Amino acid sequence: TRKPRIAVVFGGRSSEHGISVVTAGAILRAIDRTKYDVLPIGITRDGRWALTADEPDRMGITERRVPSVDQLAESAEGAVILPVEPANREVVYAEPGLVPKALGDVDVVFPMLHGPYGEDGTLQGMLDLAGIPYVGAGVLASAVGQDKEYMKRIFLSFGLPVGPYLVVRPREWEQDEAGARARIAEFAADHGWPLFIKPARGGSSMGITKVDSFEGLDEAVAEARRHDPKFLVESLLRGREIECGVLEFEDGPRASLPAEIPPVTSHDFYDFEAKYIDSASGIVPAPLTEEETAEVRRLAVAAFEATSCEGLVRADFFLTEDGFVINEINTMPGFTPISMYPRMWQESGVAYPELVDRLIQAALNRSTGLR
Ligand code: G1L
Repeated sequence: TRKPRIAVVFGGRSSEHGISVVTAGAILRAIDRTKYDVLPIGITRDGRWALTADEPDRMGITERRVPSVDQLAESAEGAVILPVEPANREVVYAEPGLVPKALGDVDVVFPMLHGPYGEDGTLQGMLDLAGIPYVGAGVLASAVGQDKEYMKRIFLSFGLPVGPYLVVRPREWEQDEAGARARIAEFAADHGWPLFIKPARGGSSMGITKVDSFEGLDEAVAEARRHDPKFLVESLLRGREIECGVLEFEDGPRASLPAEIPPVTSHDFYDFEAKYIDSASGIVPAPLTEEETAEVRRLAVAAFEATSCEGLVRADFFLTEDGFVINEINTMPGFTPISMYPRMWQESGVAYPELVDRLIQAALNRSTGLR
């Protein structure tokens, strides 16, 4: 019997292209080749799909530069750039079956793409249509994980503690800006300044502004709306930042030991390593009481279940005077061996190669049933 073939899909048209390549390299290196075959599929910065060579050693950061699929595809022995432009419907429909042909004898896809068309459920939907199992969240959980409004609505409906927030939808801002401003003013009167103005959809911290008074509001709203016409208003949650990893085992999801992320100094915030490696400063396990640790682990599993996650999720919390508040979940967390999610599992007794194997096994195990 032949080994299951794992396609690792990485790169893509996002600002996280480089970290996706680096992460895919770590995953390729961790996959047990005695159990699985691999097929690395890179997506170039302009959206072309390329079958790249299996060369994890070329996928690391060198001299503070991240590699790109374009470089890998250009020089890799045997690399093929498929004449497919997934964002261009005409080309895809003119060449029916081309993407599935590349994915034809793939048993599981490991999707490593950030943002739109990668972690928002669209790639997951395409794989569902093609009948190809994949690691991680399905269509619904992926989409919920990308929309902070619906994420909070689901948390609230499942009784999870959520901080105060307001949603301003595109039509309201366009047709009744004065009314929207009045709602924001009332929110500020109730919860105080500063406020955070955030795009509702989209992954990283892009487009988020902290505003201290009405003076900064217009620019902050404009900035958020450059990323998404729907935006959220949140109050500052005073407290410690705590994260927890959830991983699907044979018998269901389990929570890792939690981590604490110390407050960042403004200098650190844009630091290259901080942005690309996302970890280092996190403290694992978080110095919490036994009761606090148990509570945050319970909440993390509850968040996984509430949003119908699969495989894994990283749940991010604030520990405030009133207890834990869930901030968000991430269905595709930072995943290099020194990123927070793998570090939390390392401290919980699951090393990186075992983590990768468990994710593949979870995908294979449910590939026969309904997602
Ligand atoms: F497939 C998993 F396990 F669900 C998965 C996929 C992607 C976990 C983590 C990631 N992370 C990334 O792809 C990225 C952080 C490199 C870009 Cl979103």
